[in-house]
Amino acid sequence: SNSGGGGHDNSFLKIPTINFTKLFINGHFVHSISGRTFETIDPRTEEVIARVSEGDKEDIDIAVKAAREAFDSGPWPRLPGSERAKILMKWAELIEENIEELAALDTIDGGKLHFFNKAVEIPSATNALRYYAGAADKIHGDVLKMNGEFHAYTLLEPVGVVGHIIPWNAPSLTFFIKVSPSLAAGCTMVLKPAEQTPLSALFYAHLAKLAGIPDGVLNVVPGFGPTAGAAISSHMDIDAVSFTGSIEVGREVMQAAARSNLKPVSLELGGKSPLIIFDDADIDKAAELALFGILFNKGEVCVASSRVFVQEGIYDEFEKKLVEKAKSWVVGDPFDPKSQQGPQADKNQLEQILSYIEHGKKEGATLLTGGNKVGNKGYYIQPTIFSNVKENMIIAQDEIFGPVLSLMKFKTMEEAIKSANNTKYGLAAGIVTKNIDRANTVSRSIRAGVVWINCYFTIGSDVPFGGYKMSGFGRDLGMEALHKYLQVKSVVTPIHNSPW
Ligand code: TXE
Repeated sequence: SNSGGGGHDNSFLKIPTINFTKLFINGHFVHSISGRTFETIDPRTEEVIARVSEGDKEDIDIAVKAAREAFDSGPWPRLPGSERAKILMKWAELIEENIEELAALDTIDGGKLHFFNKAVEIPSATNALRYYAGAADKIHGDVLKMNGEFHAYTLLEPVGVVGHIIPWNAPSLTFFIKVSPSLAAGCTMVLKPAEQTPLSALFYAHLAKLAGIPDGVLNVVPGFGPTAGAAISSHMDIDAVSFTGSIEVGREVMQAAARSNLKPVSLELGGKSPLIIFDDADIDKAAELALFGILFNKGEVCVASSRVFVQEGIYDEFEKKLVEKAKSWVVGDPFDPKSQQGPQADKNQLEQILSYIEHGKKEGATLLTGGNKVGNKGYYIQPTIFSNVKENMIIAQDEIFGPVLSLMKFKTMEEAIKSANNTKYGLAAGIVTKNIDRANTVSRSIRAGVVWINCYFTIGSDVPFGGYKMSGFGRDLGMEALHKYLQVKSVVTPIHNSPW
């Protein structure tokens, strides 16, 4: 069974130096006005690793003022795109020079595998930064002929001061998928990292200053949702908000935006993503993909393949292989290179996941493996697989955001499509088959923003990412994300015979 690091072994207790714990406003690290701080906890040990300044409404006001000034009269929106690009490229280099420490901060803050942070997440973040740096001098409008008497052109202008509210499950990637396109567009901004994982965001702010991002352009204010977060979504002087988090808070962000200045909002609100495995699949590989799809980053992934549908002809063998593989999956200290799964990000998540597992048992699903905490220290949970799951059970409908998979059987493609779409979410989906007709039909029939065929999780800076249905709206990544942070201005003029 799972080896269960559970904090027993202290040989991996690598706590990096934590240099940045204050608010980053107008180019300086400052205490919050209230002087209050909050604890950030190491999910491996349940111990306090740092106290971070707690931003509130008055700190957000000061940060917005700095961002407004930087937008209205500072150099950033007025620089040629190529100059903004140089600074963003420099920032990416500085991040790479400090990657060891940045990766360690995300590990002690969020329980994420150190190896993965270094090899995948932070490199994906710097890729996004460079992608948008490359776009900064290619932002242009169109020339429109109109009726011949007049013509028009469009100017793409930065939207202004942007508010970003991000979650804790991918602190580095979510930081850069928000900040990079908005900076490339020429916006200025206030970002609130999640209260669980504020440390890497503050380090990134420090490096932004070293790279030459002018004071006031990027402000980072850690704090809680109902205070600092709500101050962003309801602010009269923030021009757009981009949010990644839960449906409940997404609703509040949208309402606050509507009640204040009608700022446009984009929301990425998680999912309950289906992975459909057809009977022509390589069973061994498909089981590995399904397991990785749910256990990667301990299931704290908005696109986790939390509902796996397997065609009846291969179901029994698939189930057997999946359970075998789940039992040998290594849960342990995220600094240990042998670990495949670290602790859940915080105590709330741990408790929420365990309560979903109880629900699953009560609802009559069959617990094939897992279901318990690992060890007595740290927020570790066993890889957990349920079979005999009915589509309307809570465990098949709610986003559990943990290492808990619901396994279901299907007969026909039509039935699989119908079941896959039986969810309020629509973020991602996966298909495993060698049959191209099936793959084409299913990918067009699933209402989700991303469909992976014979792969899973693969993202690219140039590939738009976001949801259908209650998974939200608006896209991160790709050129689509750049346009979230741009306004279109139409300039119209007569060609000749001007009345003046
Ligand atoms: O999310 P919240 P939580 C889902 C996942 C998880 C659940 C709860 O299912 O189990 O949400 O996680 C800020 N106004 N996802 O409670 O609260 C908050 O401080 C403005 C899916 O952590 O939505 C943090 O910065 N902001 C997901 C951010 O919102 C507010 C990623 C997200 O926290 C606020 C995370 C308010 N009133 C959780 N209240 C994904 N889409 O990938 C909180 N916040």
